[in-house]
Amino acid sequence: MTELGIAMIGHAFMGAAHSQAWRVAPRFFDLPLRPVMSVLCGRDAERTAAAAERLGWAEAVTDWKSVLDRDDVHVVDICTPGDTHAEIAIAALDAGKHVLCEKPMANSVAEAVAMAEAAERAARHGVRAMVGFSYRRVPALGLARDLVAQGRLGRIHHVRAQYLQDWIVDPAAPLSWRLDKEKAGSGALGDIGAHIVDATQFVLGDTISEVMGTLVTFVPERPLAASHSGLSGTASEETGPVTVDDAALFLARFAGGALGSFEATRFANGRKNALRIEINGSKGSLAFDFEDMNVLQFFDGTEDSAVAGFRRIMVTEPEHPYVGAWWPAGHGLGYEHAFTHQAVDLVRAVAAGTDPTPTFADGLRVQRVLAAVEASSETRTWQQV
Ligand code: SOE
Repeated sequence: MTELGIAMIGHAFMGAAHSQAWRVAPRFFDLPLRPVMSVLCGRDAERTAAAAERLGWAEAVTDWKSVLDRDDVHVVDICTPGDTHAEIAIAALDAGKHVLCEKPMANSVAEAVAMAEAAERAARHGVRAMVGFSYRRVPALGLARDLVAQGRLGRIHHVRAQYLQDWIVDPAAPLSWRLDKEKAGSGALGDIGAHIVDATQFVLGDTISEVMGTLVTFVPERPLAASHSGLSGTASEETGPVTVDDAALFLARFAGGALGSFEATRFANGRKNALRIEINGSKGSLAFDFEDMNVLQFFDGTEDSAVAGFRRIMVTEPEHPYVGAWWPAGHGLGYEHAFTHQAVDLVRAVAAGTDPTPTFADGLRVQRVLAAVEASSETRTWQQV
Protein backbone atom coordinates (compact mmCIF):
# COMPACT_ATOMS: atom_id res chain seq x y z
CA MET A 1 0.00 0.00 0.00
CA THR A 2 1.30 3.47 -0.86
CA GLU A 3 2.19 5.76 1.99
CA LEU A 4 0.83 9.25 2.54
CA GLY A 5 3.41 11.27 4.48
CA ILE A 6 1.98 13.86 6.86
CA ALA A 7 3.70 16.98 8.17
CA MET A 8 1.82 18.66 10.98
CA ILE A 9 2.45 22.28 11.96
CA GLY A 10 1.58 23.07 15.60
CA HIS A 11 1.30 20.69 18.51
CA ALA A 12 -1.03 22.19 21.12
CA PHE A 13 -4.66 21.15 21.69
CA MET A 14 -5.59 20.75 18.01
CA GLY A 15 -2.22 19.20 17.22
CA ALA A 16 -2.87 16.52 19.82
CA ALA A 17 -6.36 15.86 18.42
CA HIS A 18 -5.02 15.57 14.86
CA SER A 19 -2.12 13.35 15.95
CA GLN A 20 -4.54 10.97 17.59
CA ALA A 21 -6.60 10.95 14.39
CA TRP A 22 -3.64 10.15 12.12
CA ARG A 23 -2.47 7.43 14.48
CA VAL A 24 -5.83 5.74 14.92
CA ALA A 25 -7.41 6.14 11.45
CA PRO A 26 -5.55 3.25 9.74
CA ARG A 27 -6.11 0.97 12.74
CA PHE A 28 -9.90 1.12 12.51
CA PHE A 29 -10.66 2.12 8.92
CA ASP A 30 -9.76 0.37 5.72
CA LEU A 31 -7.75 3.05 3.94
CA PRO A 32 -6.48 3.10 0.36
CA LEU A 33 -3.29 4.92 1.47
CA ARG A 34 -1.39 4.52 4.72
CA PRO A 35 -0.90 7.82 6.60
CA VAL A 36 2.60 8.12 8.01
CA MET A 37 3.28 10.65 10.77
CA SER A 38 6.52 11.84 9.20
CA VAL A 39 7.32 15.20 10.73
CA LEU A 40 6.04 17.60 13.36
CA CYS A 41 6.87 21.28 13.18
CA GLY A 42 6.81 23.81 16.05
CA ARG A 43 8.58 27.03 16.98
CA ASP A 44 10.56 25.76 19.95
CA ALA A 45 13.00 22.91 19.21
CA GLU A 46 12.91 21.32 22.66
CA ARG A 47 9.14 21.47 23.10
CA THR A 48 8.53 20.27 19.54
CA ALA A 49 10.86 17.30 20.02
CA ALA A 50 9.06 16.40 23.26
CA ALA A 51 5.66 16.72 21.56
CA ALA A 52 6.81 14.58 18.61
CA GLU A 53 7.90 11.88 21.02
CA ARG A 54 4.65 12.06 23.01
CA LEU A 55 2.30 12.27 20.03
CA GLY A 56 4.06 9.73 17.83
CA TRP A 57 5.78 11.76 15.10
CA ALA A 58 8.95 10.37 13.55
CA GLU A 59 10.80 13.68 13.44
CA ALA A 60 10.63 17.23 14.77
CA VAL A 61 11.63 20.44 12.96
CA THR A 62 11.25 24.16 13.64
CA ASP A 63 11.06 25.59 10.10
CA TRP A 64 7.69 24.85 8.48
CA LYS A 65 9.05 25.83 5.07
CA SER A 66 11.52 22.94 5.24
CA VAL A 67 8.72 20.36 5.05
CA LEU A 68 7.55 21.71 1.70
CA ASP A 69 10.70 20.48 -0.08
CA ARG A 70 10.45 16.93 1.25
CA ASP A 71 9.43 14.07 -1.00
CA ASP A 72 8.18 12.05 1.97
CA VAL A 73 5.60 14.74 2.81
CA HIS A 74 2.35 14.66 0.86
CA VAL A 75 -0.04 16.38 3.27
CA VAL A 76 0.51 19.51 5.36
CA ASP A 77 -1.80 19.59 8.37
CA ILE A 78 -2.09 23.12 9.82
CA CYS A 79 -2.91 23.24 13.54
CA THR A 80 -1.54 26.70 14.33
CA PRO A 81 -3.45 29.87 15.33
CA GLY A 82 -5.36 31.55 12.51
CA ASP A 83 -2.82 34.30 11.77
CA THR A 84 -0.49 31.77 10.10
CA HIS A 85 -3.05 29.72 8.16
CA ALA A 86 -3.02 31.69 4.91
CA GLU A 87 0.75 31.87 4.52
CA ILE A 88 1.35 28.20 5.30
CA ALA A 89 -1.63 26.86 3.33
CA ILE A 90 -0.87 28.86 0.19
CA ALA A 91 2.83 27.94 0.25
CA ALA A 92 2.00 24.26 0.82
CA LEU A 93 -0.58 24.12 -1.99
CA ASP A 94 1.79 25.94 -4.36
CA ALA A 95 4.44 23.34 -3.45
CA GLY A 96 2.02 20.56 -4.48
CA LYS A 97 1.13 19.37 -0.95
CA HIS A 98 -2.44 18.47 0.03
CA VAL A 99 -3.59 20.66 2.92
CA LEU A 100 -5.79 20.14 5.96
CA CYS A 101 -6.31 23.49 7.70
CA GLU A 102 -7.86 23.98 11.14
CA LYS A 103 -10.87 26.26 11.47
CA PRO A 104 -11.66 29.06 11.15
CA MET A 105 -9.88 28.84 7.82
CA ALA A 106 -8.43 32.36 8.05
CA ASN A 107 -8.51 35.57 10.04
CA SER A 108 -10.09 37.65 7.28
CA VAL A 109 -12.08 37.31 4.08
CA ALA A 110 -9.10 38.61 2.07
CA GLU A 111 -6.91 35.79 3.39
CA ALA A 112 -9.65 33.23 2.80
CA VAL A 113 -10.08 34.43 -0.79
CA ALA A 114 -6.33 34.02 -1.43
CA MET A 115 -6.46 30.53 0.12
CA ALA A 116 -9.48 29.50 -1.96
CA GLU A 117 -7.70 30.75 -5.09
CA ALA A 118 -4.58 28.76 -4.19
CA ALA A 119 -6.76 25.67 -3.66
CA GLU A 120 -8.37 26.16 -7.05
CA ARG A 121 -4.95 26.46 -8.72
CA ALA A 122 -3.70 23.37 -6.90
CA ALA A 123 -6.80 21.32 -7.77
CA ARG A 124 -5.80 21.57 -11.45
CA HIS A 125 -2.78 19.42 -10.51
CA GLY A 126 -4.74 16.98 -8.35
CA VAL A 127 -3.76 18.68 -5.07
CA ARG A 128 -6.55 18.78 -2.43
CA ALA A 129 -7.45 21.22 0.35
CA MET A 130 -9.83 20.72 3.25
CA VAL A 131 -10.94 22.78 6.26
CA GLY A 132 -11.06 21.11 9.68
CA PHE A 133 -14.68 21.62 10.65
CA SER A 134 -14.60 18.40 12.62
CA TYR A 135 -18.17 18.39 13.98
CA ARG A 136 -19.49 17.55 10.51
CA ARG A 137 -17.99 14.14 11.17
CA VAL A 138 -19.96 13.44 14.35
CA PRO A 139 -22.18 10.50 13.32
CA ALA A 140 -25.37 12.08 14.73
CA LEU A 141 -24.87 15.16 12.52
CA GLY A 142 -24.20 12.91 9.53
CA LEU A 143 -27.48 11.14 10.24
CA ALA A 144 -29.22 14.52 10.63
CA ARG A 145 -27.97 15.54 7.19
CA ASP A 146 -29.18 12.26 5.69
CA LEU A 147 -32.67 12.71 7.20
CA VAL A 148 -32.92 16.27 5.86
CA ALA A 149 -31.70 15.16 2.42
CA GLN A 150 -34.27 12.33 2.39
CA GLY A 151 -37.00 14.92 2.94
CA ARG A 152 -37.98 13.48 6.34
CA LEU A 153 -38.23 17.03 7.74
CA GLY A 154 -40.03 18.50 4.72
CA ARG A 155 -39.53 22.19 4.09
CA ILE A 156 -37.15 23.67 6.66
CA HIS A 157 -38.55 26.63 8.60
CA HIS A 158 -36.31 27.08 11.64
CA VAL A 159 -32.67 26.49 12.52
CA ARG A 160 -31.69 27.15 16.13
CA ALA A 161 -27.97 26.80 16.78
CA GLN A 162 -25.91 27.43 19.87
CA TYR A 163 -22.34 26.75 20.81
CA LEU A 164 -22.00 27.23 24.55
CA GLN A 165 -18.82 26.93 26.59
CA ASP A 166 -17.71 28.51 29.89
CA TRP A 167 -13.93 28.31 29.98
CA ILE A 168 -13.35 32.09 30.29
CA VAL A 169 -16.31 33.02 32.49
CA ASP A 170 -13.82 33.69 35.31
CA PRO A 171 -12.42 37.22 34.73
CA ALA A 172 -9.14 35.99 36.22
CA ALA A 173 -8.69 33.43 33.42
CA PRO A 174 -5.56 34.58 31.55
CA LEU A 175 -5.31 36.00 28.06
CA SER A 176 -4.64 33.14 25.70
CA TRP A 177 -4.05 33.57 21.98
CA ARG A 178 -7.74 32.83 21.44
CA LEU A 179 -8.48 36.24 23.04
CA ASP A 180 -6.07 38.12 20.78
CA LYS A 181 -7.54 39.46 17.52
CA GLU A 182 -4.14 39.51 15.81
CA LYS A 183 -3.73 35.79 16.39
CA ALA A 184 -7.31 34.47 16.34
CA GLY A 185 -9.12 36.92 14.04
CA SER A 186 -12.17 37.01 16.30
CA GLY A 187 -13.36 35.48 19.57
CA ALA A 188 -16.33 33.22 20.20
CA LEU A 189 -17.57 34.16 16.73
CA GLY A 190 -14.71 32.54 14.79
CA ASP A 191 -13.60 29.97 17.34
CA ILE A 192 -16.94 28.29 17.95
CA GLY A 193 -19.54 30.31 16.00
CA ALA A 194 -17.77 29.16 12.82
CA HIS A 195 -18.50 25.56 13.83
CA ILE A 196 -22.27 26.08 14.06
CA VAL A 197 -22.29 28.02 10.79
CA ASP A 198 -20.55 25.11 9.08
CA ALA A 199 -22.54 22.41 10.87
CA THR A 200 -25.96 23.93 10.10
CA GLN A 201 -25.03 24.58 6.45
CA PHE A 202 -23.80 20.98 6.27
CA VAL A 203 -26.93 19.47 7.81
CA LEU A 204 -29.28 21.58 5.69
CA GLY A 205 -27.26 21.42 2.46
CA ASP A 206 -28.00 25.14 2.26
CA THR A 207 -26.09 28.40 2.75
CA ILE A 208 -26.63 31.48 4.89
CA SER A 209 -27.42 34.49 2.73
CA GLU A 210 -28.04 37.32 5.20
CA VAL A 211 -27.28 38.05 8.87
CA MET A 212 -28.04 40.55 11.61
CA GLY A 213 -26.04 40.26 14.80
CA THR A 214 -24.22 41.68 17.73
CA LEU A 215 -20.90 40.96 19.43
CA VAL A 216 -19.98 41.72 23.02
CA THR A 217 -16.84 41.63 25.15
CA PHE A 218 -17.84 41.18 28.80
CA VAL A 219 -14.31 41.22 30.27
CA PRO A 220 -12.17 43.74 28.37
CA GLU A 221 -8.97 43.31 30.43
CA ARG A 222 -7.40 40.12 31.75
CA PRO A 223 -4.15 38.94 33.32
CA LEU A 224 -1.49 38.09 30.78
CA ALA A 225 -0.73 34.39 30.56
CA ALA A 226 2.46 33.32 32.36
CA SER A 227 2.00 29.95 30.69
CA HIS A 228 -0.81 28.21 28.94
CA SER A 229 -1.68 24.82 27.66
CA GLY A 230 -4.83 23.86 25.80
CA LEU A 231 -7.58 26.16 27.02
CA SER A 232 -6.17 26.85 30.48
CA GLY A 233 -3.15 28.70 31.79
CA THR A 234 -1.52 30.48 34.69
CA ALA A 235 -1.94 34.22 35.18
CA SER A 236 0.86 36.77 35.55
CA GLU A 237 0.66 40.04 37.55
CA GLU A 238 0.36 42.19 34.44
CA THR A 239 -2.88 42.62 32.53
CA GLY A 240 -3.69 43.25 28.88
CA PRO A 241 -6.71 44.00 26.69
CA VAL A 242 -9.07 41.36 25.31
CA THR A 243 -9.34 42.34 21.64
CA VAL A 244 -12.03 39.89 20.53
CA ASP A 245 -15.71 39.22 21.23
CA ASP A 246 -16.63 37.09 24.23
CA ALA A 247 -20.05 36.26 22.76
CA ALA A 248 -21.80 36.50 19.41
CA LEU A 249 -25.52 36.42 18.74
CA PHE A 250 -27.07 36.63 15.30
CA LEU A 251 -30.12 36.00 13.17
CA ALA A 252 -29.70 34.46 9.74
CA ARG A 253 -31.68 33.84 6.61
CA PHE A 254 -30.77 30.77 4.58
CA ALA A 255 -30.90 30.88 0.77
CA GLY A 256 -33.54 28.12 0.84
CA GLY A 257 -35.86 30.24 3.02
CA ALA A 258 -35.15 28.91 6.55
CA LEU A 259 -34.79 31.37 9.41
CA GLY A 260 -31.89 30.83 11.79
CA SER A 261 -30.75 32.02 15.20
CA PHE A 262 -27.15 31.53 16.31
CA GLU A 263 -25.44 32.02 19.66
CA ALA A 264 -21.76 31.45 20.39
CA THR A 265 -20.33 32.14 23.82
CA ARG A 266 -17.60 31.04 26.19
CA PHE A 267 -19.50 32.57 29.13
CA ALA A 268 -22.39 30.07 29.42
CA ASN A 269 -21.59 29.02 32.96
CA GLY A 270 -21.97 25.26 33.34
CA ARG A 271 -22.13 24.55 29.61
CA LYS A 272 -18.91 22.80 28.67
CA ASN A 273 -19.12 21.98 24.98
CA ALA A 274 -22.80 22.37 24.17
CA LEU A 275 -22.90 22.56 20.40
CA ARG A 276 -26.67 22.39 19.91
CA ILE A 277 -28.71 22.41 16.77
CA GLU A 278 -32.49 22.18 16.47
CA ILE A 279 -34.21 22.15 13.11
CA ASN A 280 -37.95 22.41 12.54
CA GLY A 281 -39.43 21.48 9.18
CA SER A 282 -42.94 21.05 7.79
CA LYS A 283 -42.84 17.28 8.40
CA GLY A 284 -40.66 16.94 11.46
CA SER A 285 -37.84 18.20 13.67
CA LEU A 286 -34.33 17.27 14.76
CA ALA A 287 -32.35 18.18 17.86
CA PHE A 288 -28.69 17.55 18.68
CA ASP A 289 -26.49 18.48 21.64
CA PHE A 290 -22.80 17.62 21.58
CA GLU A 291 -22.91 17.10 25.36
CA ASP A 292 -24.96 14.02 24.49
CA MET A 293 -23.21 13.44 21.19
CA ASN A 294 -24.26 9.85 20.54
CA VAL A 295 -27.91 10.86 20.43
CA LEU A 296 -30.05 12.50 17.75
CA GLN A 297 -33.61 13.48 18.66
CA PHE A 298 -36.08 13.11 15.80
CA PHE A 299 -39.73 14.10 15.72
CA ASP A 300 -41.67 12.61 12.83
CA GLY A 301 -44.72 14.82 12.40
CA THR A 302 -46.27 12.39 9.90
CA GLU A 303 -46.88 9.82 12.65
CA ASP A 304 -50.22 9.40 14.38
CA SER A 305 -50.37 12.43 16.68
CA ALA A 306 -51.69 10.28 19.53
CA VAL A 307 -48.29 8.57 19.80
CA ALA A 308 -45.93 10.96 17.97
CA GLY A 309 -43.13 12.49 20.00
CA PHE A 310 -39.40 13.15 19.91
CA ARG A 311 -37.59 9.85 19.68
CA ARG A 312 -34.11 9.54 21.08
CA ILE A 313 -32.05 7.75 18.43
CA MET A 314 -28.84 6.24 19.77
CA VAL A 315 -26.46 6.94 16.88
CA THR A 316 -24.29 3.99 17.82
CA GLU A 317 -25.26 1.41 15.22
CA PRO A 318 -23.24 0.09 12.27
CA GLU A 319 -25.83 1.60 9.87
CA HIS A 320 -24.88 5.11 11.05
CA PRO A 321 -22.15 7.19 9.40
CA TYR A 322 -18.62 6.03 10.41
CA VAL A 323 -19.87 3.96 13.38
CA GLY A 324 -19.43 0.51 11.84
CA ALA A 325 -15.63 0.87 11.84
CA TRP A 326 -15.48 1.24 15.62
CA TRP A 327 -16.83 -0.75 18.54
CA PRO A 328 -19.67 -3.24 18.66
CA ALA A 329 -23.13 -1.67 18.29
CA GLY A 330 -24.26 0.55 21.15
CA HIS A 331 -20.87 1.49 22.58
CA GLY A 332 -20.63 5.14 21.50
CA LEU A 333 -17.95 7.58 20.41
CA GLY A 334 -16.36 10.81 21.75
CA TYR A 335 -14.78 14.16 20.80
CA GLU A 336 -11.65 12.71 19.21
CA HIS A 337 -13.50 10.40 16.81
CA ALA A 338 -14.72 13.27 14.61
CA PHE A 339 -11.06 14.16 13.95
CA THR A 340 -10.35 10.56 12.96
CA HIS A 341 -13.29 10.61 10.55
CA GLN A 342 -11.92 13.83 9.10
CA ALA A 343 -8.52 12.21 8.50
CA VAL A 344 -10.22 9.16 6.96
CA ASP A 345 -12.27 11.29 4.57
CA LEU A 346 -9.20 13.28 3.53
CA VAL A 347 -7.16 10.14 2.82
CA ARG A 348 -10.01 8.60 0.82
CA ALA A 349 -10.53 11.77 -1.23
CA VAL A 350 -6.82 12.08 -1.99
CA ALA A 351 -6.75 8.45 -3.14
CA ALA A 352 -9.93 8.84 -5.19
CA GLY A 353 -8.78 12.13 -6.74
CA THR A 354 -11.85 14.01 -5.49
CA ASP A 355 -12.24 17.17 -3.40
CA PRO A 356 -12.64 16.48 0.31
CA THR A 357 -15.31 18.63 1.95
CA PRO A 358 -15.45 21.19 3.42
CA THR A 359 -13.33 22.65 0.63
CA PHE A 360 -11.54 25.97 0.90
CA ALA A 361 -14.45 27.45 -1.08
CA ASP A 362 -16.76 26.23 1.74
CA GLY A 363 -14.34 27.71 4.31
CA LEU A 364 -14.44 31.03 2.45
CA ARG A 365 -18.25 31.02 2.59
CA VAL A 366 -18.11 30.55 6.38
CA GLN A 367 -15.55 33.36 6.59
CA ARG A 368 -17.93 35.65 4.70
CA VAL A 369 -20.70 34.86 7.22
CA LEU A 370 -18.35 35.74 10.12
CA ALA A 371 -17.35 39.01 8.44
CA ALA A 372 -21.00 39.87 7.77
CA VAL A 373 -21.83 39.33 11.46
CA GLU A 374 -18.97 41.64 12.45
CA ALA A 375 -20.16 44.29 9.98
CA SER A 376 -23.72 43.91 11.24
CA SER A 377 -22.61 44.34 14.84
CA GLU A 378 -20.77 47.56 13.89
CA THR A 379 -23.53 49.04 11.76
CA ARG A 380 -26.55 47.54 13.54
CA THR A 381 -27.99 46.54 10.16
CA TRP A 382 -28.74 43.36 8.21
CA GLN A 383 -25.78 42.34 6.03
CA GLN A 384 -25.74 40.26 2.86
CA VAL A 385 -23.20 37.46 2.94
C1 SOE B 1 -12.19 26.25 22.17
O1 SOE B 1 -13.32 27.03 22.22
C2 SOE B 1 -12.31 25.00 21.29
O2 SOE B 1 -11.17 24.28 21.57
C3 SOE B 1 -12.37 25.28 19.80
O3 SOE B 1 -11.24 26.00 19.35
C4 SOE B 1 -12.48 23.95 19.04
O4 SOE B 1 -12.60 24.18 17.67
C5 SOE B 1 -13.69 23.17 19.59
O5 SOE B 1 -13.72 21.89 18.98
C6 SOE B 1 -13.62 22.99 21.07
O6 SOE B 1 -13.45 24.24 21.69
